[in-house]
Amino acid sequence: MICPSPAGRWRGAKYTGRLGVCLATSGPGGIHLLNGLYDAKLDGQPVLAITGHHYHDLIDTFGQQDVDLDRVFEDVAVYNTRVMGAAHVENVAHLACRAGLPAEEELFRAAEVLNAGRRVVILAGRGALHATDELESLAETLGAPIVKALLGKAAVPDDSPYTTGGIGLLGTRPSQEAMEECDTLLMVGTSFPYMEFLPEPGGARGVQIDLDPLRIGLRYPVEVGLVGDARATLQKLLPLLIRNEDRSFLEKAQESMREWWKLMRERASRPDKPMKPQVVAWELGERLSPNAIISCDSGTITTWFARQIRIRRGQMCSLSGTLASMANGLPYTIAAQIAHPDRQCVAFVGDGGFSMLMAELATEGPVVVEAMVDPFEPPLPPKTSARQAAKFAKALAKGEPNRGRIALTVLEDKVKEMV
Ligand SMILES: Cc1cc2nc3c(=O)[nH]c(=O)nc-3n(C[C@H](O)[C@H](O)[C@H](O)COP(=O)(O)OP(=O)(O)OC[C@H]3O[C@@H](n4cnc5c(N)ncnc54)[C@H](O)[C@@H]3O)c2cc1C
Ligand SMILES: Cc1ncc(C[n+]2csc(CCOP(=O)(O)OP(=O)(O)O)c2C)c(N)n1
Repeated sequence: MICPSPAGRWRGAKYTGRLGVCLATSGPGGIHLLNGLYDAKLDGQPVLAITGHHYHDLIDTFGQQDVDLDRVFEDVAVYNTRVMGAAHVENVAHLACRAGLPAEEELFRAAEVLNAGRRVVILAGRGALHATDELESLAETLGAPIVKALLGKAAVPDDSPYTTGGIGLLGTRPSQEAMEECDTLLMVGTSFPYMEFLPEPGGARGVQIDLDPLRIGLRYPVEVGLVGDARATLQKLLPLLIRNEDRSFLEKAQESMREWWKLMRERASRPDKPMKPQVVAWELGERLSPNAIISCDSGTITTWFARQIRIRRGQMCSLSGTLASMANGLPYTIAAQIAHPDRQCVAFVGDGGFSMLMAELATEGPVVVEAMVDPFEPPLPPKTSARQAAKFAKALAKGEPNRGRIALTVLEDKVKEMV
């Protein structure tokens, strides 16, 4: 059976930009691939999965490990077939690996909208990871801050003067404010899912660049959709743009970002015992090699990864973004190390996600650093509204067994920040 997903994971598609390939035996071995393949599909990575099958004359005779994997893989695969003999392999392998590339259009209309904007925000995602220089030129020309969706964390480094970092619950206050105040939104290679963090529909003019025409206007209504590769499209768009001489929007974002990093540094340098998880993330970030590859798991750990690890130019990072599966961090790291044997590869994972696939450690000579952190430190949004605070209090009161400790921790944190 051959089944690629349009989207990748198990063997490094995310860190190589090439087709990932995985191999499993029949029955339970094949079923085991499913979580990884759904992760790949949902994060838009190409994977070719090859599984085995039972002896053909024993299929459907109640034999051992006889599972109809064609049917099991039907939903996750964009192309799915049972290989019936050696000669069949060449044809179906070609079909399985083929992908289309639409041409971009309407560049002039996009430039018109962007040139008219006074407060433009760029939202960059995974599809713009290879367009760092172009994004920075764009930000410089338009005087526009770059907000990053989490899978696009490495699209521009966190020390770039143009970025306000992440967005969403795990994002930053300056990103949220930029979204609230912008008059034009340019989305580049992102399907960032939490629409409530974007401007109200109609509140800003929209332009989007995406490889997949189905993604245009999906999260925010846009006047112009440019279907094409982010980097190639930006290279064509940049010469059509006029420098925005009003720098105040970008400068305000830069000032807010200085305040934000002060707050992050403060949260990450508290001497509290038990140690705050932010301390671990910050200290790790400071010590990573310049070309490290860092893979994060799903859980509260994701918050500290998103906020406190400052990604640098040359580093790569990823997580199970859209499936948000636990236990991806360690296998991602193993895949990264296989794909890039000379680079430092780090898994930033919670004890739950780690223990799910802990046996994988036997694969590569890695080092485990265990950090015992404050279990009552809740991940909080970058700006807490009165409604969110009331709902948080209500959820705690409803039966959270550690509500007293959690409430006290939040209070202590706030007091320390004020002092
Ligand atoms: C516990 C947890 C919490 C999370 N919280 C947050 C959060 O607060 N904030 C946040 O941002 N995310 C968060 N995420 C991740 C979130 O669910 C999404 O996966 C993420 O925001 C999507 O990032 P993206 O838009 O870059 O990627 P995608 O959704 O994968 O979108 C990428 C887009 O780029 C397009 N594309 C691909 N290649 C190209 C190319 N070459 N050129 C042009 N376009 C291309 C694709 O067609 C697609 O539309 C969280 C995840 C977890 C596990
Ligand atoms: C495969 C899978 N199982 C369960 C979940 C639901 N889930 C999300 S985070 C989480 C707990 C994560 O705990 P841990 O790995 O210790 O990390 P922490 O939250 O403590 O940082 C659970 C059960 C999931 N996302 N994926």
